[in-house]
Amino acid sequence: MLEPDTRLIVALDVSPDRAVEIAETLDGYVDGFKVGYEVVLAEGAAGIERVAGVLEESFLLVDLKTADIPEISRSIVERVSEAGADATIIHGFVGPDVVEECARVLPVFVVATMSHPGAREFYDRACQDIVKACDDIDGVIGYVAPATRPERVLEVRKITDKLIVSPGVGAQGAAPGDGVRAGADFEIIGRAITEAHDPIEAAKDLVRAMMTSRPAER
Ligand code: O7M
Repeated sequence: MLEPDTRLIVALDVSPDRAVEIAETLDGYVDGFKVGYEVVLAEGAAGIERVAGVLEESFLLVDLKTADIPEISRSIVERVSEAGADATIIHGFVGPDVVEECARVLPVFVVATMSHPGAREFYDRACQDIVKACDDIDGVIGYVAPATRPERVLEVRKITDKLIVSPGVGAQGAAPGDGVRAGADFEIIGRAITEAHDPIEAAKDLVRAMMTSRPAER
């Protein structure tokens, strides 16, 4: 299970070789890793298996931001589960039937809204409705909400007691702790670690910076 300790989930949007290297080095220090299209397009499910294979302690989140009809989404999640994922990520805008079907197979995080500026246009408007519609679904263990707009994290936190994972720190402009301070349990950080000269030191610095942020009251 994903338990908040360092509160850091490292996004490994890098080649499978590099993903394995960083995962091996930071396993057990960070709470989790996230792999997605970079790894899967390079090596398919075998890329996920390689990363899963080196992890002894940390949680593995596979992020294909699944957004198809329920039957197709479910078969995607089945493959992801067989490859060794501990949980996966489903877009919320496709509706609770898709989320429910996927959550029968593997624990799911639902994207409530996204971290880029364009998410204000459409996704933000659906954010509260997505969380309300998915919160009673067994197997939904949490939501993705953006550290770049902490008010959205706050909004999600008011509706749910489930986990919140929050991307946007570092390369996208949010500061370490912005997500956690607004009520997130974890921050998902990619390039600030994977592109750093020394990823281990970068991860440690980010955790230190995050730790000085007090989590919002639950
Ligand atoms: O720290 P970065 O910007 O290099 O990487 C951020 C990671 O978080 C990257 O893997 C994105 O796919 C992911 N992400 C966002 O950046 N914004 C979102 O709104 C949602 C995600 C995400 O992980 O969704 C599950």
